[in-house]
Amino acid sequence: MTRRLLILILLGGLLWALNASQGHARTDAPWTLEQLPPAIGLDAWHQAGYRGEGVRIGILDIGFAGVEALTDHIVIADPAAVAAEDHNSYSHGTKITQITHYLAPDAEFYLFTLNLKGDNLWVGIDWLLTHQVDVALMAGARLDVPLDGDNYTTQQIDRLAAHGILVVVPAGNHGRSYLTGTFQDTDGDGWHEFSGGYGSWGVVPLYSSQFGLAHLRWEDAWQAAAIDLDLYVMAANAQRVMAASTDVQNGTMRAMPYEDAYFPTVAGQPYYIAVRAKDSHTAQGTPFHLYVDDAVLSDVPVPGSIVAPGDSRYAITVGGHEHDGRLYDRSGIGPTWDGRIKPDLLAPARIELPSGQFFGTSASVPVVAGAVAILRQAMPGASPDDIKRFLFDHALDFGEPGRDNLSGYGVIHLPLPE
Ligand SMILES: [Ca+2]
Ligand SMILES: [Ca+2]
Ligand SMILES: [Ca+2]
Repeated sequence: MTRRLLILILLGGLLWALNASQGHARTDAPWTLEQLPPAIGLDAWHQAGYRGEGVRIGILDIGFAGVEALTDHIVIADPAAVAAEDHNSYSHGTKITQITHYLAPDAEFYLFTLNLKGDNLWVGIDWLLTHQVDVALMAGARLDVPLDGDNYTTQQIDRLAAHGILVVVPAGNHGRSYLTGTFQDTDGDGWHEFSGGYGSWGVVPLYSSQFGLAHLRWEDAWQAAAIDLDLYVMAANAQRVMAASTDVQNGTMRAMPYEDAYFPTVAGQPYYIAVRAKDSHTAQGTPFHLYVDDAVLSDVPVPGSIVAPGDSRYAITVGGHEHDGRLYDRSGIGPTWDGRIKPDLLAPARIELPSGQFFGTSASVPVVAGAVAILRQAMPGASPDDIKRFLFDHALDFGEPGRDNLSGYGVIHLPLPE
């Protein structure tokens, strides 16, 4: 079996979490597209003639429905290499392109449609390399592990940086949807006891989304896990199983220390997450990580809640902030598992588009990518590291003085062009 095929098999079940939600009633004020350039200091660069001409921007996303209407300067990946039905089924990537295009209107766009599992990510990376893009962005994120820069997703993204491409990725929206624990079963019934001694952890849906997605990952060999934990989602006071993910982990090559479960949710009704070990003796003391999309497991963002590829050593990782200056309350925060400060920058996380409000760190990524494209045009001799340094040096400090794990260097802001 080729290494590549093996990796595809290993990736089965790891789905993209889109870092934007739409249609929920929120009171936070959005930025309009017109407000974005002055908000980040980009208007002066536009006026100086820097509008992205000659810059190629690559975008990896799950769907670009209707994107052709935005500009003539678009190249869409060969349908043979992507799932055409995905391209037209989702508009997440269209919104990403729209924001980036507004900030770098004369740039050329190279769009690649990822399938939901992301197992064509490496194809998309190859495609962007073939087309020699200058800037690349991906607003999707996922719980790939280990989150120390060495997981598969992040390594793929880092292939772009290795070719001199400036890459912008999200901190993700799992800041408050994350829980760490250590497996503990003192009564021997196989069920982990969460704090308070309960066998489950009650969570209430944050939004009335139709489906929830829970991910469980524990610390064991990634390709040969021997500790066998299972993930359960329960309804009605933890009495009825709504969904379960019970793959066998027995130390063989395809055993990943990972389970995920989809489940339907009802607005306002609580559901419960439970963790069980097939053999609780061997599982005792195993550290685990639990993410539940769209749910709140913590009142504040939890350290270490940035998912892949936000843990990259080379990409610019972007968290979100609100109009009133607060951190977007679901923005993932650092450090990475190996202790590096992330994210690198904050950018507006709530943008009013003609199609509706678009928010989350998915909205923040194209804001930074648009600015990066302008800098690539304006500073043709600058290396990727030079441009990153320029962005970081001029960011507006946020929160505690200096670089920090909520905001990195701070809020993106460009000085006047020379
Ligand atoms: Ca127990
Ligand atoms: Ca299992
Ligand atoms: Ca700071």
